[in-house]
Amino acid sequence: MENVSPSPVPKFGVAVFLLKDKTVLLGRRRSSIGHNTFALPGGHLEFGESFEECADREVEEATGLLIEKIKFLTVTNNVFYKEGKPVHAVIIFMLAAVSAHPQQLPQNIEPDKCDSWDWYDWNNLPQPLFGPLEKLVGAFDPFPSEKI
Ligand code: IPR
Repeated sequence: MENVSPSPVPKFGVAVFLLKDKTVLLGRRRSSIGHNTFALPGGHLEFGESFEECADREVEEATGLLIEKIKFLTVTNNVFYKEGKPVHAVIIFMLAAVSAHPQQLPQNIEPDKCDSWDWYDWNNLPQPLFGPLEKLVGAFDPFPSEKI
C-alpha cells in the first residue's frame, strides 16, 4: 500500500516513586509530552527490558540515583495530545528505595528533559502534574504501610 501511514501504536513507559518521609521526588518536564508538568522519574520501556530494569536505568539516567528494592505498584492507561496528535501510553508505576550507601542526592543529568529534581510533599503537590500521575492522586497511596 502506498501513502498510508502506519497506525499509531500504544507506547509503554515506566515511572518510579522514590519516597522520603511524606515526600516524593518530582521534576518539571521539558519534553513535548506533558511539557511543564511535574512528573516522577521514568521513561520509555526498551525492547526486552523488565519493568525493574527500566526503572533502574531511567532513574539513574535522569537523576544519577542508584535504587534498590524495586517493586511493581500499579498501571494507568493514558492518551496525551502531543502537538495535536494523540499519543497512547501505558504507564507502569514502580516503587523503589534510593540505595543508602553511598549517600546520594538527585542530580539533573538530563537538563534538556527536566528543569530540576526536588522532594515534594505528597499532601501538597505542585501543579500541574503529569497526566498519568494526576490520575493516581487521590485514588492511590504510594506510601507502603511498612518501610521498604
Ligand atoms: P524518555 O527518557 O524515555 O524519552 O522519557 P519520557 O519521559 O519522555 O517518556 C515517558 C514515557 C512515555 C511513554 C510517555
